[in-house]
Amino acid sequence: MSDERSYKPDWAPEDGGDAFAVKVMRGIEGGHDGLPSGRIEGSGSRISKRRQRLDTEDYVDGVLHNHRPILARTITLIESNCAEHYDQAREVLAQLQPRAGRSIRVGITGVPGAGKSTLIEALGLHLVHQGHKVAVLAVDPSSSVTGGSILGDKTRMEKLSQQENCFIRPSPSGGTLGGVTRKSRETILVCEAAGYDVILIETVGVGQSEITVRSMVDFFLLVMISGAGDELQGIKKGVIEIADALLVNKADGANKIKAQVACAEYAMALKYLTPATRGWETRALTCSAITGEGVSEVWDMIREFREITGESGMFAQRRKEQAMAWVYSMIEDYLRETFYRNGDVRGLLSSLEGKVLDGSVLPTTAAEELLKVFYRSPVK
Ligand SMILES: Nc1nc2c(ncn2[C@@H]2O[C@H](COP(=O)(O)OP(=O)(O)OP(=O)(O)O)[C@@H](O)[C@H]2O)c(=O)[nH]1
Ligand SMILES: [Mg+2]
Repeated sequence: MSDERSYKPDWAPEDGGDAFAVKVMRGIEGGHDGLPSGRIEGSGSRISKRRQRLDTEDYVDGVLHNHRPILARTITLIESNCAEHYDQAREVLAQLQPRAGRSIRVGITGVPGAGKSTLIEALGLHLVHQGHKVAVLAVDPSSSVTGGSILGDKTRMEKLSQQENCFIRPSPSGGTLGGVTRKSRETILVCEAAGYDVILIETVGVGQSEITVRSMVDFFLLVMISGAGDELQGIKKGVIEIADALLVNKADGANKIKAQVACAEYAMALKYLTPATRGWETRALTCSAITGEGVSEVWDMIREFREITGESGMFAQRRKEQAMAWVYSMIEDYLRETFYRNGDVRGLLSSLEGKVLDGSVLPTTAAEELLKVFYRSPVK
């Protein structure tokens, strides 16, 4: 191919040459955001018929006008692992930041199959009909392992995804949980700047992910289903303690009574736990995401929460604390990454590993040696 060079992705290294394993093949004309290539219409924004590179102003302008293809591309820019995109992503975010923050951020967790996506579809439609603009995001720590995405099943939100005032973004795939969540936090800001006033974040209940999502939302909802036997069995107390409400879903048909009994048991158990949010008593309620019964009550509760915590100052205080926690987690991510990428550390680590394993070097000594090498290393 004579013009092969021009078909390389823009993140391919300059000196990648033929040996560089990635190249873009000619395929169907079209953009990855589902739009025909080169035909991005500017809905009030100044984005023209350009498809290729957008400059910072294009991104910012597109997001502020809620130009959905540009919004999607901005999130893709933020999610990019390519060093070349970092600076532009940071610049775009810095310009959008003053317009972000005006939303309620709701985290929704629960075991696989509890009905989170179905609930988001029902709740999202309810909100859109009330005039809200809803963004749905996913945090999926397992996606780096399975290569999948919990919102891959967009069919569960078929009606919602067709709504003008709704934007659904599946989980960024790949990367550590830390990387995924850094991007999720930034994605929240971008959606807010685009005017979405309710952000719903789905995460699957696998331990660490709930804690991480709790640290980026205002209201945290735990979706549960009634099972046989002791209702509290198998549900980690720790997750209940960070929830602002427990929602027993699938309260319909033959399951309705069982769900109500389970809900009453949870309500009793909650009396003995410290609420997740000061000034707000964690509630237990039932709903059916399929019939829609109880869904509007979920929203009424979230509104009440917003009002109460807004008046008490708790809402603003939590957001401030979350901003600082974000700073610390970014620093930790950065330090960890720099440490393990360091050539001297890597060399020593591989030689020390065997010695720690066979017991000839103490773990403490190994750790000290590695840190010493890191601090002395000229390349950071
Ligand atoms: N009867 C009944 N079924 C429901 C209800 N909500 C969800 N389901 C069903 O439960 C199954 C799982 O629903 P999802 O919404 O995909 O559950 P999820 O929690 O998002 O699952 P993951 O994303 O895989 O963790 C689907 O077959 C739904 O139709 C409900 O309120 N009542
Ligand atoms: Mg789901």
